[in-house]
Amino acid sequence: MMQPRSDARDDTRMGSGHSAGPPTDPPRVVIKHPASRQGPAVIHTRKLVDDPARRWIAENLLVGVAPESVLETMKSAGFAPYEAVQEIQAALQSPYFLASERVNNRLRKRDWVLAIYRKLSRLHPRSGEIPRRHRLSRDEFLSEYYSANRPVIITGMMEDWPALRKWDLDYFAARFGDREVQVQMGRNASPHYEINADQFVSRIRFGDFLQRVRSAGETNDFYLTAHNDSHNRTALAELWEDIVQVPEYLRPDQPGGFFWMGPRGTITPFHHDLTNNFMAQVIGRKRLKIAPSWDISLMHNFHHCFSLVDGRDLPAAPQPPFEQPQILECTLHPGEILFLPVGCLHFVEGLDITVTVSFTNFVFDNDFHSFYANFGPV
Ligand SMILES: O=C(O)CCC(=O)C(=O)O
Repeated sequence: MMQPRSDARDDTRMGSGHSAGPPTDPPRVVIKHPASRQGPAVIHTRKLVDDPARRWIAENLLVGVAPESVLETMKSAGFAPYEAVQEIQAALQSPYFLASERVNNRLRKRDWVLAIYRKLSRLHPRSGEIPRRHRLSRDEFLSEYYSANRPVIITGMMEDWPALRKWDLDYFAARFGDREVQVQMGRNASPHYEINADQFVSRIRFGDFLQRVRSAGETNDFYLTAHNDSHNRTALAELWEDIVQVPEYLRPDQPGGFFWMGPRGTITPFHHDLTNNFMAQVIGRKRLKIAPSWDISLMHNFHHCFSLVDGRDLPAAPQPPFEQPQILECTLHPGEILFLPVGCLHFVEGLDITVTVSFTNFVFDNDFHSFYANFGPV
């Protein structure tokens, strides 16, 4: 189930028919002034229309909520009907609002283009699947997945990885137990542990971390993630000798990779990356839910790359109605590589104790972040 948004926006609306008139012809307000009250004066405590309320009015009108509905909501929230009508009228006639409406028209036009891609992509006979392809060639990977912004699981490409044979908790403890690593810790304290990842950074002996992983059972409270990479790359440097920069897809001249390790039950909430990404699974299984990038306006993306949709409650939806996001689901096993296309929203759940290595150093152009700008509220 999708969580409700904390504000009144409804980005999921398509073709709402909300149209701006020319600048000299502001939209007419069709709401009626409430009849003046008869009888003895009654003193009511009424909310004053302040700037946050004005912003709320403007945002709702801009996303196509009818002025009458805005009025009804304001009345139920305790605003005086007469003042609410005045404010809605003032908003609709304001030159600032008319300019915002023009910019909003451009946004809606772009939403329409994304909706075209959504519709066309769902015509693809296998659009509801994440295929498994054995030893996919570089050319096929580029033409069918990378350039098409479609996920795929690649099998048979990690067979020469020493990590697949060597890595387990005992090996890590014996080899690196005394190293100090950086991890995310105390994540259960906040639902926003990913948005505020900086607040959950801790240092711990790797041996103690491994002991916690062994004994914790199922928990999302701690996780060693890519966020901890700059410290752990040096702390666990020798680990990188056990992985192969798969030459079919990755640049050997710019070796890369991020190490992830956690107990059963880790959850990375729905978000999109700013790059194309490989997740190479070494230990344990991970379950993923993935929404295509062109469904972003259906995924309640409220801040930077993050979504309000709670992936735990969201069933897979390979063939949803047009106005709902397509949710593809897969389970990634050791020895498999998942291609996560840039902009696709994904939710990741550790089904076992897991170790994953992720990569962004593709042989193809992977610069999508240098022209990204929305790091705050969306
Ligand atoms: O494995 C995980 O928990 C999250 C991986 C992920 O979301 C990413 O690499 O972008």
